[in-house]
Amino acid sequence: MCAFALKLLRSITKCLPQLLSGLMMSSHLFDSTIVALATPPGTGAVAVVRLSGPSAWAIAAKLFAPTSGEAFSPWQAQHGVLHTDNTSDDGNDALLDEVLALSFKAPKSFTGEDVVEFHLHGSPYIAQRVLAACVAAGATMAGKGEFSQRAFINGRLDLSQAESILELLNASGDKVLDAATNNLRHQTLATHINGLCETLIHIQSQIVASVDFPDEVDEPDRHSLLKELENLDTRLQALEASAQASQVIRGGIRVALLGRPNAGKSSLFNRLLASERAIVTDIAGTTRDTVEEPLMIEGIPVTLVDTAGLRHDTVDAVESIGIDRSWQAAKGAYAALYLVDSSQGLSDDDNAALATLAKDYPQLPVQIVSTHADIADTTIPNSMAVSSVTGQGIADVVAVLSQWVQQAMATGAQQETLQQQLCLSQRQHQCVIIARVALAQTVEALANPLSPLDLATVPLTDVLRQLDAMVGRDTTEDVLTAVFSQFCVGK
Ligand SMILES: Nc1nc2c(ncn2[C@@H]2O[C@H](COP(=O)(O)OP(=O)(O)OP(=O)(O)O)[C@@H](O)[C@H]2O)c(=O)[nH]1
Ligand SMILES: [Mg+2]
Repeated sequence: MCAFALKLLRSITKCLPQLLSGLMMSSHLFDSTIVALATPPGTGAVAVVRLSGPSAWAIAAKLFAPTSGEAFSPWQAQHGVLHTDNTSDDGNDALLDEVLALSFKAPKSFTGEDVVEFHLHGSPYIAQRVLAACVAAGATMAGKGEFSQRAFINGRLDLSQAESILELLNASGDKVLDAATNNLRHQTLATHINGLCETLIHIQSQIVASVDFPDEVDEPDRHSLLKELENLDTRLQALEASAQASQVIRGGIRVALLGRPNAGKSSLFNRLLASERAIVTDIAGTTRDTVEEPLMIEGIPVTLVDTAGLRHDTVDAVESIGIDRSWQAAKGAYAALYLVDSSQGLSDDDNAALATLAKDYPQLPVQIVSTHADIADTTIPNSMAVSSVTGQGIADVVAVLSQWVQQAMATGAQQETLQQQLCLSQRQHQCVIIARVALAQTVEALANPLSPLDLATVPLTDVLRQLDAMVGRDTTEDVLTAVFSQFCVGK
């Protein structure tokens, strides 16, 4: 019994640093009070200066005089004036602006600290002076992302929510906006990861308990552990697929418009975008450089790339460079539309270009489009008839683009719900990849009956660490709790 207690103590001390850092994280508050402009720089209707930290109110009280004459108080929007801090300098308290002050009391604020926001008139000059006054009154200028970082450290956001804020700020389409908002409001990713971690902790605790306390706990059945790990890998695989879909949600896909000169590429490009973005003339070789523009399809940006017409017989050096770029565009695209002027029919150049596409880019989906449908009476085989003049067939082209978007995202049919909810950053994608490698190593260690059970705990801890890193937390103490929960009451 005494040896057992000693072992238990040793196990606890092993995990003590993590436990302590966990505790410190949860109760830690920063000493400094930070300030920054919370709105974009430049002129606007309103500029917001945000103060956060233990002295936020004290600093605000030095600078702000409410119109009502009442004291500066929390949980209110107060109208008043801002002036420089007259308590600290020569009594020269210059008027800065007429403002609205919003105050929040810790921990119920974005950062979890005391926060004051001044809503000023949106002049960069006024904002600059207010920031300087805040610094003179004791605040320090905030670093990049420091407000979100404090929110994270004070437990107001998990890391995936902090990353969702970044997504929101950079959002380029409705889909990414939906996913980021969803994660921010409902912690969808964290909830999903928590489920995976619970399973991992359960497996880990069975192994750790039987290795550390062989007299008390039986060795778990390797077969059932392997089954659980297999199941876990399927779930990680789904997460990886969802990360791939996230990349499409975030960055969209590129579609190149290829074809011979005068095929009607720029006309279709303009028609799809509903703008005269590219130059259209009846001179063969009008487009010299690639021109690209995003088109929103079901909330996902599809970047259309208009290219220089492909032909062999050009002697023009500039056009020739343009043609090289057209092939580069094909290389960088997810898919291509190959346009043929159906009033002219399919030429040898078209056949050669289509053969090159099939040979050099076998993965590239290519849809042939018969343009000039309004004046032609034949259609090229396996193509869709389109007229950029009348709009005939444009909806069919959009349907194909939409199909490609779905295809790029559909890395597994069962992933649909996951894709709608989760939006993984590249960092999180990397974590999933590394976690899967570590999981494979765990399986390898367990599958070998000659290898000792505790060999599996090292890679298994790595899997857990990667998943924790995705949401930015440390669950070593959770393993400990799960280990102890396996003992009967009173031990
Ligand atoms: N009637 C008709 N004319 C079209 C259609 N599409 C394009 N055109 C005309 O065909 C000519 C060439 O069109 P562009 O869109 O410039 O062709 P392109 O493929 O971009 O040509 P390059 O830039 O030279 O490679 C222009 O005079 C267009 O007005 C169409 O669907 N119907
Ligand atoms: Mg063109």
